[in-house]
Amino acid sequence: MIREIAAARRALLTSEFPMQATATSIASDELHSRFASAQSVLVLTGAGVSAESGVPTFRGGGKTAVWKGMPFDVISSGAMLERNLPAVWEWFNYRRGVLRNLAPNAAHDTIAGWENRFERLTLVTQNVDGLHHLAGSRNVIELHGSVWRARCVTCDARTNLRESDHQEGVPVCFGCGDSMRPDVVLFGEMLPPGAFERAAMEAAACDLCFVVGTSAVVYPAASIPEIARAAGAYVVEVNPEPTPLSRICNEVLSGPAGEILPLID
Ligand code: BV8
Ligand code: ZN
Repeated sequence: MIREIAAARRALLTSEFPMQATATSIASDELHSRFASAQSVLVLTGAGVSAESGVPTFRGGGKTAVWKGMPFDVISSGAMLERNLPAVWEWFNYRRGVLRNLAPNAAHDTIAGWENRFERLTLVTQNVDGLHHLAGSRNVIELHGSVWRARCVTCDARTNLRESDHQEGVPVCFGCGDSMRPDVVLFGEMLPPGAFERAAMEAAACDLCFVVGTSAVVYPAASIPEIARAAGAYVVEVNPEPTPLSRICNEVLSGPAGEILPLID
């Protein structure tokens, strides 16, 4: 019965628009068959995949997250780090405090489960919250780093902040004694060496690409689904809102990722 309703809905949509399905319908027959036959899947996630875990998004509802009067892309910028490292640490120490009590949601769990379902699944995340790892995802490319790591500004040594009890101020490098910085890619900074290149290579080789919970405004991350589409992959967006990427997607599943992803089979 659900398939007949979904087919009737599809008949109403003209072909030049990506297929729309709501959270109540299941994926289209096309997605169902591609999901069954895919050998290589790429998932790109953004802050929306963590929304149902209680992690505030950056741009949801048309507003920009603000910290002490500064838009987040100002406090989270390379320029601010150069100017005022303690202020940047205050922002990241606060965020780790919030994240420490939050858990992965059904979207993270479903994506982690897909690793055992497909021959190859690459998860490319823009998120720095570490929730995909907590959910059990292993093949993860963290394009923007992680709030749970600090990196020495001098000797590049790294430390795991999930295991340390660092709460306040600027951590000091255990190796050389200099200051450490969040091991996170700030605005205006280069991505970790090789991260984007690896993600782009996987995007060019995948059969099926999911774009989950991103406003698709930050580059170069937002170009990953474009690479997948250009290489012939079937691209599916999962988001309650349309984004600049919606029009290049083959299918748009409109709704919260925690409800939609577990429904895809
Ligand atoms: C770079 C870590 C090369 C920090 C982040 C001037 C100088 C230099 C560069 C630039 C410049 N002008 C523009 C640029 C490029 C810039 C950029 O793209 N800017 C944009 C804003 C225009 N990019 C860079 O700077 C990148 N580096 O280009 O290097 C270079 C270097 C020097 C000089 C020239 C070039 C580095 C970008 C990385 C920045 N760091 N994060 C931190 O977290 O504090 S990016 C930040 O935005 C987060 O990581 C976040 O993940 C990312 C993207 O946001 P989204 O994840 O999409 O989140 P958002 O809130 O926007 O959207 C949430 C979505 O979820 C919404 O669509 C909503 O509808 C949906 N949603 C809500 N609930 C749900 C849901 N979906 C599903 N289910 C739900 N329940
Ligand atoms: Zn050091």
